[in-house]
Amino acid sequence: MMTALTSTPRADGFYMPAEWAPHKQTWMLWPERPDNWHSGAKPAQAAFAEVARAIARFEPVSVGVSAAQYENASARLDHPHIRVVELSSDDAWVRDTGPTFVVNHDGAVRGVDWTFNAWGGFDGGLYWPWQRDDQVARKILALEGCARYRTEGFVLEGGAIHVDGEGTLLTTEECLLNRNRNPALGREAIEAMLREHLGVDVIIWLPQGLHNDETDGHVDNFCCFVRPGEVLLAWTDDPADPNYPRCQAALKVLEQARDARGRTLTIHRLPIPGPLHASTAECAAVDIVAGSQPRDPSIRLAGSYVNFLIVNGGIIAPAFDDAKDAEARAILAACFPEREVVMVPGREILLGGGNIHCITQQQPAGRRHHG
Ligand code: KQY
Repeated sequence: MMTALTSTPRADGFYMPAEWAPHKQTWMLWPERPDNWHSGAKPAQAAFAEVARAIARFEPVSVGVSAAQYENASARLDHPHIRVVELSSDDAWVRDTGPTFVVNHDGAVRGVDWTFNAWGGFDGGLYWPWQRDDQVARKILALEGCARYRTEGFVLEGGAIHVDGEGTLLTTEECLLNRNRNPALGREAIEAMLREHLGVDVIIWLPQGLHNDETDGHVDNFCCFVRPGEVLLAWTDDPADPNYPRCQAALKVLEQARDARGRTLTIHRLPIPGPLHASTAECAAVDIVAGSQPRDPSIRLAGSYVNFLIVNGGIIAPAFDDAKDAEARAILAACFPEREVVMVPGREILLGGGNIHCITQQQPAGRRHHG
């Protein structure tokens, strides 16, 4: 199980299922580092625990925790459907550091272990070192007994992609064509890697993600599939908002796109909250470490309701105590009439640089879990 497979998922008949396909469980990691999470990560830990409990209403949750935090996390995550496992990491973004699970038509489940470079390595990346984060996918796959494909040297984070499970992938040029991910590869070579490792055929490239997104514009904070042929797009009608040209450019691409089955896309607009900012006190309570992200109340936060997770029977979405929370809930409920929409406070997660989708990784149910 230690050795990675030398073939590719596509060659072996595997593909990435849509997020709405049934899950075995959702993975999370426990936040801890005080140079990313203010006040010694205590408010973030409370927020993560609330997300874990919300998910656990619908499906099991496994949370990876450092040895130092094992006792504390176990107490705070004490719940019959939450499992705490010791699993070291550099931070808590399992969407990006965990495996991308792939399945085949017999129900077997395997995982893709992308190379991780902390969102840009030494060219704009968010911290160093990151080798424990780069080991997270391998450790989760070993714990689950799933065979592993390793893309040694090919950098990708799970938040940079969304799929419809029917051959279509959404991503952004701002992230995947960024010189700080795979500088030696052009668009075609990157598309070939996505096709081989995720079993997709059509790649829809949005020019950019949300303004000030620390990940260089991850699509999971900006646009996602609701079902095949339907997407949700973060949206502002305000021409003065720095997100306005980004939304317009994405809309233009989506309106002209055809998916892998030849369908045009129905596009739902989801309002952007805020503008949201960290407070002076929140910024002052982040440890200062050489090379860490600047935290300043003047920096607009990349808040987005698109950063939600689909779980078995539910939607777990962030709320921001914002005037647009109610509208966002109504749009999500209309888009997912067969699921219960649960909103949990997302501000503390946003202060760390992401939201609910970024801190979770779904593991498909499959029918067996070996091979
Ligand atoms: O949003 C994400 N997918 C990760 C954000 C990392 C932020 C670290 N400060």
